[in-house]
Amino acid sequence: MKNLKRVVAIHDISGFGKCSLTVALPIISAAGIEVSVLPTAVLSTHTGGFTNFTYRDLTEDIQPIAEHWKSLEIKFDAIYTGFLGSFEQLDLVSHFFDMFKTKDNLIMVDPVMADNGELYKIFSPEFAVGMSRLCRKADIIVPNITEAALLLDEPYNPGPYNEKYISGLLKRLSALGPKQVVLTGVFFNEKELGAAAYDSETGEIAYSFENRIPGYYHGTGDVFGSALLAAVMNGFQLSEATGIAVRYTASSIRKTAAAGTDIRFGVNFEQTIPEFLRDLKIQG
Ligand code: PXL
Repeated sequence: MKNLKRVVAIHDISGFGKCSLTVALPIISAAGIEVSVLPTAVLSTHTGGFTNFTYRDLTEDIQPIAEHWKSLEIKFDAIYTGFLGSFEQLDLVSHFFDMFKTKDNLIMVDPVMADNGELYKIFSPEFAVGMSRLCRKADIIVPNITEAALLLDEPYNPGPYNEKYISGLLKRLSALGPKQVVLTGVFFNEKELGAAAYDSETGEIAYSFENRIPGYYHGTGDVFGSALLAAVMNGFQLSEATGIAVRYTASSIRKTAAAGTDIRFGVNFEQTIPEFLRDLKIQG
């Protein structure tokens, strides 16, 4: 038995609505990877479509937690960040990278801040500038198309896209710093939706699509990011890992759509775990 790989997930906990840590923990753990968590805030629900949610900010705890871990000489094979609630948290997480980056580990930043052409209501436009700065320190970033436009300070293009536009976006995003970029929400026609993966070392761009399921389901970016990281940590190349994450996310959405669940409640990633593990070749 090999030693477990260890990931630290730095996201909020939204108590209801299946996103961020309540998604990252089970998915990455199911894939045989140990997960430590650094919660950035505790909310009653996520902020997408619910009103009157509670929000307990944990900014003050981030640095003491990091220092305690450092004193214990804890090491991480990957650092995975998602929803960060403020400028201060961006700075603290940037400092966390400086404290825990090694020559062999991986930093994956999901620049959670926008979708469908709009910044989430709680963020100001300047937040995108701060997030862009954080992305410079990442090895992999996982923006959707709206986030990509914000990171590059370019106008949002609602699509459909073509290969020329997508490859331009990927290369400009990689020029910010990350060697690898996985862009979600890519579509060349109305029937299919998926992701594009770019590795600047090989120059390869790989696309992965599934049939589009109508409706906007919440938390899918976190399901995708968690599955992608789990696949990379299990030794898959970025292009293969992207395919695995696209299939898992689409399948989870399909189950949710078939059940007619409220789109704010998150997707059925739980009952799709066996399929995901088969795709990862972990389960027969
Ligand atoms: O799924 C991204 C996400 C994570 N955490 C919180 C959110 C969102 C998206 O809206 O509100 C609190």
